[in-house]
Amino acid sequence: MRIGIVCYPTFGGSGVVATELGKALAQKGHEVHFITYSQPIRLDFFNENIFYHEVSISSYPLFQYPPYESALAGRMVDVVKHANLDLLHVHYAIPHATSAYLAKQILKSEGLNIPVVTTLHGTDISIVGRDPALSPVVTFSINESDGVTAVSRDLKIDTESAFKVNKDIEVIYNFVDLTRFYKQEKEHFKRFICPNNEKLLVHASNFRQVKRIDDIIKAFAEIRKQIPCKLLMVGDGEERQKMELLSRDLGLSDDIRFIGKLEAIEEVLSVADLFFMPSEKESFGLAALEAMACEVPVISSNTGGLAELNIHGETGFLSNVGDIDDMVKNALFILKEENLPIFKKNALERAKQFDVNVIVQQYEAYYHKVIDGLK
Ligand code: GMT
Repeated sequence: MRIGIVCYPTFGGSGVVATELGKALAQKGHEVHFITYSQPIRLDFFNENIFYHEVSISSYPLFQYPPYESALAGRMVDVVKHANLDLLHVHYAIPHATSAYLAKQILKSEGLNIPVVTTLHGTDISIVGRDPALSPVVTFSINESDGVTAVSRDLKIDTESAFKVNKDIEVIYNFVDLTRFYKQEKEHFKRFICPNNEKLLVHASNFRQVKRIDDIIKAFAEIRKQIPCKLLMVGDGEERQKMELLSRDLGLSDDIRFIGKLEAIEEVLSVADLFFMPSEKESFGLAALEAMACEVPVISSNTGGLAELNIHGETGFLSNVGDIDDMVKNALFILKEENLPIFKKNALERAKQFDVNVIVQQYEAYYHKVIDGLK
């Protein structure tokens, strides 16, 4: 197949899933065309089946807001025609599904019928899409897609209850490449961060409010009173500075390290004992899955699709959003010497169920279903 992939080429989960999906499809012999405003972050190598088409936007002085949606639609039209695409797969509804609709209509006027699949990732539905200014556009664009997928059952249900959707939404979970995310031998690294064999707790995200990072720091302050431990904060975003100040105010600066964005996150996960994801909303929790693949149990909130990934009492624990006491209690239970190896093993076994090879097949089957449905 010749597939066009549209996504945010940044550190966000939707861009990571889209890029990894494209790479896996290319590996299987499909021709994959990325259409984005800059080179996707995990696409920094040559592959004969992967093509990259940049969307450039006019900076004409009249535009206070450059017309990105139109530029993207125009680029989609161009790539569909010249690369002879069989299907467009857009990740994150806003504005990608809307631009895809426009591209589809333009192509239709020229006698071409391009199937469009939209994947809903989370905040496009749970936060951004709820804006009354965007909601009718999101609803329309979902309904005009030829196929719609959601990254969890919870996100599917949430979409159906919040928007007047008349499309059947297919659930296709996030996935992990187990040849990249596995527990590597990095003990020298662990000794450097935890010189006295402290337990290592990790969080990785884009440091937005929705991640409730202050809950992690407050929980860590309590856990640290009971057992020697360190906290590594991976990533960057709007909340980072505030969280560094909070750590300082709580007298934790020596034990919490903010290391910023890290491409080789699996190296840190390889030496971690616990991963924190106390989010306010989380449609799936890709970062938690990557941690589990590296044998790291997860302390998470029970919001969104997290319960579809993290099995309470087996691979970690789930708490109500903001219930820091419960998270502390659960973390201390997992970190007991007799419990930790069991949780680690369970985390890996669970992660195997989301192996890229399994999930990519589901996308391929879904593409065929959508294409056949249009014939
Ligand atoms: O919140 C993020 O980390 C970024 C965001 C995105 O859309 O880029 O992630 C969402 O999509 C990921 C991939 O499908 C999911 O694993 C995340 O759970 C989801 N984030 C939220 O729902 C907050």
